[in-house]
Amino acid sequence: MMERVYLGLGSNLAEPRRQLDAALDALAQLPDSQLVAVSAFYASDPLGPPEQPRYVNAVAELDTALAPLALLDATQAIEQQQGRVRKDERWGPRTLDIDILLFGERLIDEPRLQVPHYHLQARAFVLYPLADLAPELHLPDGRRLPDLLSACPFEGLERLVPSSPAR
Ligand code: A4P
Ligand code: MG
Repeated sequence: MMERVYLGLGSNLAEPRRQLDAALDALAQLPDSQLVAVSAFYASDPLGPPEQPRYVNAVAELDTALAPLALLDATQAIEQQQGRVRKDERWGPRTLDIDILLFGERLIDEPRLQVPHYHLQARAFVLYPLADLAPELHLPDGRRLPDLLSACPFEGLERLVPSSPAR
């Protein structure tokens, strides 16, 4: 059975858009899965140590027949691959982060995986791209995306102009 998954992508490498493009290419090739849609890309102020460069964030919509932990293995393999290829010491170790935000209607609480992702509701750089794809979405606990958005200002976010006509 295919389930609809939302993935949060973030990068603060020197060329984070390329990082996200490469991640999306890799996601499009996952077995038993189909990349359905991708949000706009957003530049965002870093959450965490302020001396980090700004991030680029996006959300991807994926239909998959993979089990949640198999998908996590796959997204972590993509992170590792791109970390190795693109690592730049100046920007520290985080070159690509893929978070499983939502997995169908599931509530998952395992040592390696908690879904919905724990800070989903508080992060503008997650909620606004998610709203590009599914403005009327509700979470498994019944909370509605429009309500979460109205409690989360569009602060420190900048919607980026697409770098190619395809996206
Ligand atoms: N894990 C548990 N649940 C999940 C899930 N739903 N999706 C576990 C993905 N992984 C999940 O992740 C640590 C462990 O979380 C994994 O081994 C997995 O088993 P990680 O990617 O190694 O570490 P991390 O991402 O640095 O840690 P964490 O706490 O997830 O950080 P965040 O919350 O992802 O924050 N500012 C802006 N503007 N934009 C960003 O994207 N990202 C971060 C990272 C900080 N500041 C940011 C951004
Ligand atoms: Mg993470």
